[in-house]
Amino acid sequence: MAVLEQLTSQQAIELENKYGAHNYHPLPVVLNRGEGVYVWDVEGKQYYDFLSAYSAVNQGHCHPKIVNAMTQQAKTLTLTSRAFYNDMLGKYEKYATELFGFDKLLPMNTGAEAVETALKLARKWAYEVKGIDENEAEIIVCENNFHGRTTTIISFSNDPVARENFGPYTKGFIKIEYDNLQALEEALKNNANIAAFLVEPIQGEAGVYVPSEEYLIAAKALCETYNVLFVADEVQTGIARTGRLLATCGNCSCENKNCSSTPDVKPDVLILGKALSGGAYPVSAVLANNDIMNVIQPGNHGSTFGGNPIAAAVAIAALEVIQEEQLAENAYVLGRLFRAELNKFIQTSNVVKLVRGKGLLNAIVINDDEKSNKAWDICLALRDNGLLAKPTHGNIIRFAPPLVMTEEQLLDCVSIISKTLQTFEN
Ligand code: IF1
Repeated sequence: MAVLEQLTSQQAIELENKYGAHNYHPLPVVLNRGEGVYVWDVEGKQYYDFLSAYSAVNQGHCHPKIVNAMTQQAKTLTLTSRAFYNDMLGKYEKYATELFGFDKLLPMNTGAEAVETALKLARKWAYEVKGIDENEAEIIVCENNFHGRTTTIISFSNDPVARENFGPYTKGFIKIEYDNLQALEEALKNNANIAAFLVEPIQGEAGVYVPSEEYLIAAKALCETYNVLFVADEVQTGIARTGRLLATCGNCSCENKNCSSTPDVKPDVLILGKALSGGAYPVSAVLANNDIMNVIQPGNHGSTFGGNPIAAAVAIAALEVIQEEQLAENAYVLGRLFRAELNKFIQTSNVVKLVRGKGLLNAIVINDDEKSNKAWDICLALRDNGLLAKPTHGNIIRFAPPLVMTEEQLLDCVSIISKTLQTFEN
């Protein structure tokens, strides 16, 4: 089969099934083109993308400015490794640290790598600055977290599918209930060995679980009291997705006037990924101030591709698009509209229990147990009606379209979703 031969959906699925490891169970749709809020399958059918590659494509598919930055840089210089300097990395580091309000940035590629980086940073800080005895540092994490797929990260997951039979596991993690300040304080007091508290501002994989309004602020205050690093994993919530540049949004210089409605939390360590590149390229980063980041010295950490010139050029363009097109603001406004419209539907529905979320990171909970196929069947029907979304935990459907959507398009999507759900009412 020639590489350029156009496959049918069926052929493409069969190839993946036969030659690919079965580590995913994709919705049966085969895409080969994307533009803005739309993607097309190989048969030419158009869909609204309501997953955005798990919030990586916030700026919309194939954003011309990002693609242009990427192709220009690809023609000029792709990779030097960090054995030598390149002329793009410093520019990007300056731009991103100023935008997010930190002294320094450590560039990596994937979200999981950035989380690993933050964990190593927190441990080294704990030994060298806080003064914890060697190998005694512990990091507090939350139940139902999702931070990636590496051996250490899955060591503190409580999802059996992600975790089982991958042991032995990495030690040094304490798990507490999410959105429970008392549990956090219990874990912090009487334990002088805590290095950090790692938390998602909204738990994405858990089903878009938004914590109570004061949770992050109070958790940060507790961390300060006990001299523990507050580490925010904004891989999924960051870069305008939740209606602000960051879901924590401490000291950031975004111009979203709605920001003032929610108090700021400034993490000690900020983890970014996904939309940092607009989904064009794997780009992730850890940001922190000098008092923390300076514990990392030459040879302590790195990556062949981290901080490469393409990644730097793409990330600058992707962040500029967020600001130029005021995508945080748009996510805020459209998110409110989306939940308001779906709530109208839910009032008389017995298929959908509730809609929750922030900005354009939302989910509906299907009125059925986790083992039923209903959410999957709804996603198949949504696909047939021209909108792509994916269930999580069996009975939850996540809705996270690109943030470049217009109000008219959003209302069109609400109509597709409502009409589809209608056919599941009994
Ligand atoms: C998969 C979910 C989303 C993340 C947070 C780190 C990472 C992720 C908060 C790791 C990644 C992904 C990866 C994807 C499924 C997915 C996901 F369903 F699991 F919850 F986004 F909604 N921190 N999230 O959400 O980033 O190494 O993947 O770049 O297929 O595993 P990564």
